Amino acid sequence: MGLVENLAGACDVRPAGDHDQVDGMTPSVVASPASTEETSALLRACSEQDLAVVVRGHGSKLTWGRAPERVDVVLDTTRMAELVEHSRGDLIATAGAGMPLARLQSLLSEGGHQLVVDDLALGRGRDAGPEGVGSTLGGALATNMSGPRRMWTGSMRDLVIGVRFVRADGTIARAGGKVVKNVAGYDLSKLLTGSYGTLAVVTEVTVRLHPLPEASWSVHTRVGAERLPAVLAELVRSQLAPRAVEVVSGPELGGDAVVSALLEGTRQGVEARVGTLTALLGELGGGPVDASDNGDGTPRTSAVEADVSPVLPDMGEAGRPTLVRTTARLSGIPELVATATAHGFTMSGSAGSGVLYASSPEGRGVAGTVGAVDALRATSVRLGGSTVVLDAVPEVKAAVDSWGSVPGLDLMRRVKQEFDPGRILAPGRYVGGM
Ligand SMILES: Cc1cc2nc3c(=O)[nH]c(=O)nc-3n(C[C@H](O)[C@H](O)[C@@H](O)COP(=O)(O)OP(=O)(O)OC[C@H]3O[C@@H](n4cnc5c(N)ncnc54)[C@H](O)[C@@H]3O)c2cc1C
Repeated sequence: MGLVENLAGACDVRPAGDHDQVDGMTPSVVASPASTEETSALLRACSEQDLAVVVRGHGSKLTWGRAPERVDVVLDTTRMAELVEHSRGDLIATAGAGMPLARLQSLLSEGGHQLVVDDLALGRGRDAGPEGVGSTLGGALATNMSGPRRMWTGSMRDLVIGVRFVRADGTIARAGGKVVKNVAGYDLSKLLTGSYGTLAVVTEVTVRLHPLPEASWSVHTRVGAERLPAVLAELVRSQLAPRAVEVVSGPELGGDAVVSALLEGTRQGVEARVGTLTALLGELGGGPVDASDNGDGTPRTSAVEADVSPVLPDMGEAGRPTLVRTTARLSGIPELVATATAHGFTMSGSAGSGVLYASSPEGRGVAGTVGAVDALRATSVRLGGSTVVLDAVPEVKAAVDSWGSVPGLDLMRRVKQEFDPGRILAPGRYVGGM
């Protein structure tokens, strides 16, 4: 009996094709459970037969982390895409893990709410169409995605309140609560956030929401390297309370950086603050300052406008760059930016939370890329942060230390052993070969 027939009792299963590859490996089948219960039946069968399972939403970040050692089954979450609950009074929502973030935002906006997660993978992913590309809710959770507005609300880990998930052996469990004030001792929702699908399959996510602002404006200016420290320091501590302070730099900008701030709130208040900030940036940066009304769409960031975002480029044309997440304490950001651009990286990220993304073009040569990553890592570690290689072509992945030095590895190994003793969930993708 083939694997399709073997697993067909659990859920919808079809043979896999080349376009279902995970980092160069072709699985045998793609299984698409439509519910937590079907996910449970599938995982029980996979566990009993020692079949390796890789979870996939829209696949926009499927190659992040190390390549798994083996993959038999791709577990596609996109049939679990319903909005289960939008509790307007409590400012929370529960949705299936396969819900596209873009669709979730549009549903939430009908109630005047938003999930404050910037979809860094917008425009990437498997299916074309306005709602089919970009992250799913589960994918954003699994990678703890965060963008410019991390400065305001934190990352996905700070916004998740509860999850429903299925363990590798098929056991269904729930963690966290549905109300913000619910306090759990050991928060499994936060543990699963950022675990890259290696601990359990999350099927439903409850998140904390924020009201949509009445007005949203972005203010941008181009700043020379020598003025960047003063501009960022002033912006981050500003009484104007920006919700994001973003910095973008790269070879295209010839050593300069584009700095942008996001101001949101009541229309009258925001317009006054835009005026003050425009004047302030003009004095500090010395160049022209642009202010634009974001309307009621997703806030435009300088990265999008300058078209140099490391995370956003069309992968078809740009190839598969080496994508790195690098962090530093806030005062170290100008030096981190200078080091990255000196080593040929294009970078953008939140100068207000210290988390930036950098990319090095494909075709640069493995040795040069590895040297650049090592230099960036040394600087970020000295500045109180870390550098992780999220994505790269297989030859670069084989040559770099993706995760860097990770404290608490023994504890993480014990957690993996507890959740997935048979190592069937994306084995090898995570730190320390977990
Ligand atoms: C100045 C500064 C300000 C920050 N502000 C915020 C903030 O406001 N809100 C916020 O949520 N975070 C903030 N961070 C980021 C965070 O504290 C860590 O520095 C970040 O590197 C971990 O990333 P992550 O939480 O996005 O996890 P992910 O990138 O999703 O990492 C996945 C998992 O991998 C592990 N991991 C990956 N790489 C490493 C590594 N090199 N070392 C140890 N473990 C690793 C982690 O356990 C994590 O669970 C800030 C960091 C800095 C330096």
